[in-house]
Amino acid sequence: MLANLKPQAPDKILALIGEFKADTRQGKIDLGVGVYKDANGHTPIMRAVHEAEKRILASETTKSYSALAGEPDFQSAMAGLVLGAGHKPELTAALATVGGTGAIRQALELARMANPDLRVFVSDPTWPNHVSIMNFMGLPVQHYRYFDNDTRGVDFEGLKADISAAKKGDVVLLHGCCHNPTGANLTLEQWAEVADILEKTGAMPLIDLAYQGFGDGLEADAAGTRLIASRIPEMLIAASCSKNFGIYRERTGCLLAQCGDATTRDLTQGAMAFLNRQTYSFPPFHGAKIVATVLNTPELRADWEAELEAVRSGMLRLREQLARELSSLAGSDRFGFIAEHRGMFSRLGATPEQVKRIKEEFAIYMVGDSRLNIAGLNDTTVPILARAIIEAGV
Ligand code: PLP
Ligand code: TYF
Repeated sequence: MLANLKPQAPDKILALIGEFKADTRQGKIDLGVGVYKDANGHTPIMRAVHEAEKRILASETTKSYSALAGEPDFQSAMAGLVLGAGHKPELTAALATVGGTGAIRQALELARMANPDLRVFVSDPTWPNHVSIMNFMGLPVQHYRYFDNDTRGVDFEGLKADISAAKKGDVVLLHGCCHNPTGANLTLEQWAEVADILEKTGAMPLIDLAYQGFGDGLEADAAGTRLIASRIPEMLIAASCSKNFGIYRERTGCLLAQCGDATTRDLTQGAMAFLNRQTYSFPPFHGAKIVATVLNTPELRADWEAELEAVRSGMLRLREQLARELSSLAGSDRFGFIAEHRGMFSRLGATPEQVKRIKEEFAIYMVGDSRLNIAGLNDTTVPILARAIIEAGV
């Protein structure tokens, strides 16, 4: 029977990791997979995370099963982190999931349980796993325009026109901040216009929030999500703790559902717990406990926020350095968009041939769509990348 299986195309981002490892050239630079790295190319364990783990280890007395939807301390800490002071606990259902990816999957399953004819609107481009998960689930996918190849900013007129075609019973997937793969994001005024359209169409927003704290700060990065939450009664949020807590392999995420009334909230909470049970039963515990401990312990939270802020400002400084370097080499401002983008990524707008040339001639690895991970750079490699970009004719 298993011989009937078809070969699956590899994940292009993950395949780059292997290709980079196999490259024996000195001075090779990895700007591929979206993992934060310090100036030495190391992905550190955050101080507060380490301290929380020590405390958990010292105090925990059992490894028995926990709760199907996750522990209440994790759920409420995550709802607070994402939704802030406007959070309405009596209307919000929460589910601990296997990473942000698990939250996205459960969100789509939940929406389809509520509407078997569900269609999902996604940005063009988006994180490739969004589309592959939807295809695998057999969900119809509608792409909305997002990236303007000329300005390397958001094609907002295109976005508005395309999401206006969504209807009640559809889901519109939006990146809460730090758009992956482009780095181009909506302004708060644009979020308000998106809310107008969602209000008019009745489509339900699903916000993928995988990089809160990596763009303009913890609060600013949640501002679009919170604006939508204040305007649209029903919404889903898939939050990942992988990047902002640096706990990628612990697989920690949270699905939040804001509901129109308390009865619907209870119904939704029950359906979400059911979905965990059907998929993997209890969600992972350890990462969620780390997150809850950090967020609920004032001194750990303050230290986490400080370290996250250093990570964020370090990436922003590298962006600005790269934009400056390119502007002096190009003798123009055409790479100014790199300093405007936010988060780990920027889409350069290079052709696949140029990306290939940069890899083959300069041993610099970025994703084929010319997405580069800013955190893969340091002060020494920024000028090397800038020269390669210019020499490749981008
Ligand atoms: N959404 C986006 C846009 C991402 O880039 C990622 C990154 O990995 C995720 C969701 C899921 O993250 P994870 O499942 O590792 O928490
Ligand atoms: O886009 C990225 O690079 C991150 C990490 O299958 C990632 O989101 C990439 C591919 C994948 C899972 C995570």
